[in-house]
This record gives sequence, structure tokens and C-alpha cells, in this order.
Amino acid sequence: MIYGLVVCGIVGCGPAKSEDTVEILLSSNFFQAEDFVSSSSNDVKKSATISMEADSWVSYAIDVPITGRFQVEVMISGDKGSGIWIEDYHENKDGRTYDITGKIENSSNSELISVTKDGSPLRAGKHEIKIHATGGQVEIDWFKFIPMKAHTNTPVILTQKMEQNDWSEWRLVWSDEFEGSGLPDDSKWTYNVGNWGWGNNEPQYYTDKRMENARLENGTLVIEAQKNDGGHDWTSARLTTQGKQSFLYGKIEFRAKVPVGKGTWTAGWLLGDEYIDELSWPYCGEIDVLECVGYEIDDSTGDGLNHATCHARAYYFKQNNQIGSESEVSNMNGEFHTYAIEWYPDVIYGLLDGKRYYTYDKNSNELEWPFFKPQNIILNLAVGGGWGGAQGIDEQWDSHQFILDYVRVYELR
Ligand SMILES: [Ca+2]
Repeated sequence: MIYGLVVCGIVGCGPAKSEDTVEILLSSNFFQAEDFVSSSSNDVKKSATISMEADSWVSYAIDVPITGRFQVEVMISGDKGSGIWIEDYHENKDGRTYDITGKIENSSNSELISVTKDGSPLRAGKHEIKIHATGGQVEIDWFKFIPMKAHTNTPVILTQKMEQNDWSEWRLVWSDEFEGSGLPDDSKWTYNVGNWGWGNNEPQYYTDKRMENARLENGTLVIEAQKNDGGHDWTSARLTTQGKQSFLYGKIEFRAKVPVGKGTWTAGWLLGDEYIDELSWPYCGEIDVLECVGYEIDDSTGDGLNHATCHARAYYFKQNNQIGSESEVSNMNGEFHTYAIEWYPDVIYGLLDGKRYYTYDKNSNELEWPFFKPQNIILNLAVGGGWGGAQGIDEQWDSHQFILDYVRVYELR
């Protein structure tokens, strides 16, 4: 199984490489716990299984063979409630913390067991990573990074004309109207899979091509989060055009109904094609078009708030200086509304039901304006996480639906 994944991930599912190649790749992804480079305390001994106190760490020099998404597998035991999380690039120039696993919980307090997290983004090359112990005493025997999917560049870039004349008009250049049944159109969408926390400690597992979480129904795309499903607290889906087509400029419009319920975090947004790993964000740029959290939506009326935000290296939420605006939306759960941006070469406007309420016009350099490069469209429904879960998750809900009538991209000419 592992061999299959490695061969497929690395040589792009072409002819299998020699067994020697496979073994080198495998060994470069496998780490004995005692091979750490440094530790927060001299108490961590280099024995076959290392033992770490809560809030201590050990670091490793790793050489990642391919850029892509990985499953992290750890052989772990320790106190009840303990676990680890893994930090990438702990000596980064921005002084940020790149958590690429979320908490990997130890569910056994005696025997070593294998625990996995899926979807961690890693760039090929040499990294220094840290394993942090949390919640109690932890023992680790070994860990692995198993390739799930190699990163592929997006082959098609649609660049929209944005000519503002008296006679110019919006013309549709791309859309998904979500007609038909079954899974979403795989010529337009791929899936971001896993439960590594997505940079926000989100607990849900995003599944791959699973009708329970993403399906076409009644001319809409239904993204459904399900509680206690598939061995996870929550499952859901995150669709992206990355790897299919990306977009530069244009009017980009989502017509949607969003779920109520404390804990939900619904999004229709764009992420720079240059996103590869956590280090590449927010340099790659992000444009949030439809973004709402359940605790800001009235469960009974469906009235709530939508947030439009641009994130760039100069202005982003981990510095708490991002530039955004919010708009009140009536019955955003029961009725369709259109959430859109107009993205010009020097300014981005946010619109609700055709009316502008947001302007981002910081464009003096690339740190303010990475928005001269293509972005891909993402649709997802999270449950919990840094913002969505800030006031907890309402336990009365077993499922939530994010319903999209269409996604449309227009140009002005
Ligand atoms: Ca439709």
C-alpha cells in the first residue's frame, strides 16, 4: 500500500521506478524518534523510544522528496489526553508558527499505537521541523511522512479583460451551474483532502469524492458536514479549481445559501496559485468573497453577516491587520444571495446582491498586491477551528449544508 502511494505520488502514476528508487524515497520519509537534532530539554534521552514532557519539543532535519500533501503517521503512547503536533520551518523569517498537523491525539495510555493525520502540505527539500508534546507525557517510537498527492501546477489560466468604458458589459467566461446529479464535475474541481487542521486548527476531515459530503442535487452543489461520521468528529468537503483552472481578474460570483449553527464556518474564496505550503501564505494572496461563521447568524431568522477580506503579506489576520468589510444579509440560510468580487488590476471590490460594500486598493508593491497573479476558487464548509469554533460548536446539529446554485466568472469588455 505504501509502495503504491509512493510510486504513484512520485512518478505521476507512470511506469514504476526500480525498487531501489522506491526504497530511497521510503527511507527518506521515515524517522526514528531518537534521531532528533535538538530538544527543549536535556531530559529527552536518545533511546529507542523517546519520552517528552508536555510543552517540550524535539527537532529533526528532514529532506522531503516531493512537493505535495502527506499523511503523517506517528507511533505514540503516553498520558491520557496527551499528543503531539508538528511545526514546519520553525526558524522562518516571519517568526510564524506553521502547525502542519493539528493535535495528533494519543488514544492509548500504555501501548504504542499508530496515529495518522492526512493532508499536511510540504515543500520538497530540506526542512527543520519540531515535534511538540502537548497535554501530558508522550512517548514516540517513530514517525513517517507518506505522500498522498504530488503538487501539480494548474494548467489553464483564464485571464479576464476588465475594460471600463461606457459600452463595456459583463460577459460570462466560466461557470459551474451545478446541474445534474452525482459528484461535482471533475473537469472543474478537485478535492483538498484530510484533517491536518488547515492552518486554523479545524477539526473536520475533508473527504475525497464522497457523495455524503459533496453532491449535485436540484441544480445545486450541496456541501454537507456530517457529525460522528467515518471515524471522525465531523466530515465535510473542500473543493478547489487548483490543478484544473485558475483565474486572473474578473467578476467572480457565488450564489448560495449558508448554514446556521454555532461552529459552522462557510467559505467561497480564492487562494493564490503559488500556495504550496504554509510558508507560501499569505505571500500568495487570498481573497475571501463569501465567508460566514455560524455564531454570527440567527438560527431562527437566518439573518447574519458576510465578510469580504483580502490577505496579503502586508495585511493578514495573523498580524491582525487584514483589511475586510462585513455586510448584513437577511435570511442567508433560507434564501439564495449572491456574494461576489470585482477584481481589477489595481482594486478589488466586494459585493452583496450586486451592491458594493468593500474595497481593497493597497497596490503599491507585491507584499500589498499579490493579486496580479492567478488564484484558484475554493468552496468549503468547516466545523470549528480558530474562527468558526471561537464560541464552541452547538451539539444539537448532526449535519449542516452549504448550498451553491452556481459559481460564475465574468469579464468586462
Ligand atoms: Ca444551479
